[in-house]
Amino acid sequence: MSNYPDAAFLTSADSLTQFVADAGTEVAFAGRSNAGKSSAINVIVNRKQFARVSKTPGRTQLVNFFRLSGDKRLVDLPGYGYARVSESMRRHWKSLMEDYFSQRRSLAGLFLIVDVRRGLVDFDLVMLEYAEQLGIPVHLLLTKADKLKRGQAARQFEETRRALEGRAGVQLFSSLNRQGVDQARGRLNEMLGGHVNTGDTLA
Ligand SMILES: Nc1nc2c(ncn2[C@@H]2O[C@H](COP(=O)(O)OP(=O)(O)O)[C@@H](O)[C@H]2O)c(=O)[nH]1
Ligand SMILES: [Mg+2]
Repeated sequence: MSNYPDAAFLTSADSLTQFVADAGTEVAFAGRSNAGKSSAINVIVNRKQFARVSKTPGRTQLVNFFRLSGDKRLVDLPGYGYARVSESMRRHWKSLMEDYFSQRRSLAGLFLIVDVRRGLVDFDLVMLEYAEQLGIPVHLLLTKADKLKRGQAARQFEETRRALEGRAGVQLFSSLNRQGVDQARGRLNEMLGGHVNTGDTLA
């Protein structure tokens, strides 16, 4: 059973003109390529293959829009930091992100997906800055927590929390063993205004 029974893919956009109408409320997911963004979206929405899980990072440079419920959306932003993309793809990514963050009035919050073993990268800080300029909250998922021993993961969490200096919420997360999924859903629903139909009240 999906956590959002009405969830559906809406569209993929590679330019501003293809974005879905800027009405309602949406939360964007951003992160370095291969950080586990698609996997996190799939477990949070509780749908296998909702956002594609890729073994070839850096290929898709599209903004993917999904309806969660009514006019509440999840937006899968193109991954960044993949070494082998061309300079023209990098420029395209940058202008797409600038278009997105400067135009979207329905953007209510940002989920930042970070591999717990790697920690924050430069582009994560760029995303944090975009969000700060817009005054929207950021929640950071330290993914692949299952790859570290409990103590190591706890240390990484503490280190990241300190580095963020209160600029974003942060939690450990694993798509593999579902650690932290409820917490992530709670934060997502808060950002969306707390009125998302999660199906919980349905018989
Ligand atoms: N062990 C483990 N592997 C993960 C986790 N999340 C993602 N992966 C793997 O990491 C790779 C990249 O995941 P993907 O979701 O496509 O990353 P994206 O590029 O950020 O969308 C895939 O091989 C996933 O199976 C996790 O929580 N634990
Ligand atoms: Mg992906």
